[in-house]
Amino acid sequence: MKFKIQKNLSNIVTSRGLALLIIGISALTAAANSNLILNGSFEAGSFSQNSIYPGRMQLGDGSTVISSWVVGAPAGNFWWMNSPNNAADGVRSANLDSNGQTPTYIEQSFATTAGMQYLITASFSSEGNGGPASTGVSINGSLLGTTTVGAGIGEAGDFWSDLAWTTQSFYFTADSAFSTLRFQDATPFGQFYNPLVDNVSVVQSAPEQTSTLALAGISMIGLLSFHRRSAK
Ligand SMILES: [Ca+2]
Repeated sequence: MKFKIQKNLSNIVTSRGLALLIIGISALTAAANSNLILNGSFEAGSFSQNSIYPGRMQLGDGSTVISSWVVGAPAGNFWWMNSPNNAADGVRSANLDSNGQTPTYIEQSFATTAGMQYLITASFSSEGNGGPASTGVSINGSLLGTTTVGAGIGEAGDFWSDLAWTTQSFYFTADSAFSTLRFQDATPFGQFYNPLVDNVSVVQSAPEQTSTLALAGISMIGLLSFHRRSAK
């Protein structure tokens, strides 16, 4: 009987120890997970007001005016949006305006470690709160997913200053020393709603996440073992 109690106490200590270890690893993970994307909010660069359309600047195919990003607009338009259009973060965002032609995009390359998992997070909106407006998110040309925003009813009030933003996340596992993240207009042909992107981040999410989950699993086994023994 005495031996049994000691074993149960041992299980409690082990579970608490693992729980503390998990908390510690989570804290380390948060500290290590800095944003790998530069100028993820599209705030930096030399903005010049368009003479016809207020609060936006048109950038051509291959433009690097937005710091750290490359624009692809082989046929349609790319608009760098500024106040009074409201951004998800800061005052500027990216507007992919393909005009039903070759899809407009914006992309950035960054260093990755093969085999590591990364979490992409970005905010999306639809021009004038119209829609649905779709954005394809890809890494090295492989589509990770497509996000669609906008209710299709258009703007009820002020056309630009209250854009609705939705935050979405995507995971990928790197297979090379550099990865290129691309946001590309994926709105079906025949629909002309422009998707907007802002507040982009990429953080490494593994192996810390895997370790934490594994330890949580071990901890759960410990707790189950304790409860099983207590029930006897
Ligand atoms: Ca921004």
